[in-house]
Amino acid sequence: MLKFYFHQTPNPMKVALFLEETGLPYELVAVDTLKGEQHTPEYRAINPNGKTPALEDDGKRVFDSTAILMYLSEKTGKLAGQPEDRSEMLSWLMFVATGLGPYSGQSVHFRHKAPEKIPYAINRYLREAERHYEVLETHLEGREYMVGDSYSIADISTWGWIDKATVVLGEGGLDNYPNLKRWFDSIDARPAVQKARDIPETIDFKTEFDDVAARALYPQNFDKNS
Ligand SMILES: N[C@@H](CCC(=O)N[C@@H](CS)C(=O)NCC(=O)O)C(=O)O
Repeated sequence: MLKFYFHQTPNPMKVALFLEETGLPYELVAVDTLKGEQHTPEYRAINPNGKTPALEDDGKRVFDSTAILMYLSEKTGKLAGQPEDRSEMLSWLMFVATGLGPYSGQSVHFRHKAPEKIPYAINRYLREAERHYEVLETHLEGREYMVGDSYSIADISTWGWIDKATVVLGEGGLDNYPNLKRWFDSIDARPAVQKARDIPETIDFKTEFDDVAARALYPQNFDKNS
């Protein structure tokens, strides 16, 4: 059976949504990143990058949410999009993996988490996140789905981050992005989304952002030997 290494954060949530959409049986393994469980040698053997999500399938490991979505859609033939849309599929998956995701993550970090408020960094990452939202807004004009005419892993991947719009951009969230909002609302209404959102409810993840959590998530702020 698939083993799915999970935390309640955007990249693992994409994989949770794929699994709930397809009904593939899986065993959930919680990785409490605020406790530093992503850094254990056992977990690094599955994901050498020390992040969530990761997957084990019959002795094989797959790490990185985009790799996992591609792996599972190729393995099952589900939510893979049409062969003639492959170029679009790859392009949008990489747009999320290398652009929307990282810039959104850094925007959240500098707005909400960084120990110092650095206006240059806050502005840089917010504006880049907004620029990616604008690209999506234009792309989704008159479109129901990210790629082609069907729901696919491109929608799942994009949903994972757009779900955090208010944390990334501020209270207004998707107010300035009507096409993106229409698309998001239609994806977010899918029954599998609620099932994916229910997964963390069954797990007692650490929520306290104390010294242990800060060292686990932002080790660069601490002396390597302290
Ligand atoms: N490119 C990776 C990024 C994974 C990632 O950044 N995961 C976050 C949760 S969304 C994480 O595990 N953070 C814990 C940490 O940074 O120690 C992917 O798409 O899976």
